[in-house]
Amino acid sequence: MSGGAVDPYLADDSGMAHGNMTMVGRVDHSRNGFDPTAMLTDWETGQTEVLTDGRTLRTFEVDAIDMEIEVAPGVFFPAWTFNGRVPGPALRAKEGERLRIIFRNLGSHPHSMHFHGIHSARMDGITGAGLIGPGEEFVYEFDARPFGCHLYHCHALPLKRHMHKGMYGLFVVDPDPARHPEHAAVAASRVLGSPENAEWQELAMVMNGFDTNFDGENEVYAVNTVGQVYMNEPIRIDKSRPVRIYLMNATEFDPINSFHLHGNFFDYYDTGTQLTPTLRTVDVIMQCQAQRGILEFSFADHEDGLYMFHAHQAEFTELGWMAFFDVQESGA
Ligand SMILES: [Cu+2]
Repeated sequence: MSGGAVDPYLADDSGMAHGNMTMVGRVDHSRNGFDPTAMLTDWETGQTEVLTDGRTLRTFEVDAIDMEIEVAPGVFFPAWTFNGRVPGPALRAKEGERLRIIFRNLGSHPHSMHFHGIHSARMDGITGAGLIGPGEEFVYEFDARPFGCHLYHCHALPLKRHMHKGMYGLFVVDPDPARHPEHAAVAASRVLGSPENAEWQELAMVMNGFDTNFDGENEVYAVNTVGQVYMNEPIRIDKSRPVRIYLMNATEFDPINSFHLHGNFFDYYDTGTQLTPTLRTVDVIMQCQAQRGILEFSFADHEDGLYMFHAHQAEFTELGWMAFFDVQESGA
């Protein structure tokens, strides 16, 4: 039903009012090779081994790959990807671990992985420090710190082009509860796979946009790449369990993106580097490019239903950044 002939922004042949500014049709996730719904909970934890000093070494393997992706029904974009997906894999580690990232450039341009975190200059992912040409390999190594909700992205020039092509991803460092005795319970709840963490519904979200006609402005806006995907496929929420979103803004060309939740308020941990909220009881936050944070909220006392969330810039919502939580009783 999508087809290349249909203008996805204006046309509507589904019987709804013409011109209500919604996209028509569905993106073929299998052709893309990634599914935005699966991406919400798809954390890449790599391979671990114990070093002689007792510390954990966590190893990730990441390849840069050129790939055409469908970002809205019938709208294709020539992306540069990490591991064949946009955003790249959501890397997750624990505070204090040693991290090793084996990066191979299988693409057609020079690329790198520049991590937002604490590391040495020679591991920075810039020219002379891990920026590699096609066919080359580089191994980044550093400690997982500070804990928080971070990101990595390609730092090849022009940066505007390399980031916008899709070369970014979440880099989450879970706090080590032993290092934070004053907030050990909160820290434990953030450690992926812990009993305290199992109660939470954690979601990985990257706000992004795509300039599909290369005029320096975005034609499609989304969370996790595919415009309006969570309108078509609302995110199922068990209302008895709290929700935690790891949110990052990778949008190029627009100075600010934002997140607004309907019918509810949330606590916000700016950059995720604290264990107490930086903002309490808010319903909108904004992020410039590379800003990120953790949102926590609950629908426990709400009626079941579809609760919207979206950027609070009307242009972004109309071009794809609009979504639903489908809140239901557990087991419903
Ligand atoms: Cu690049």
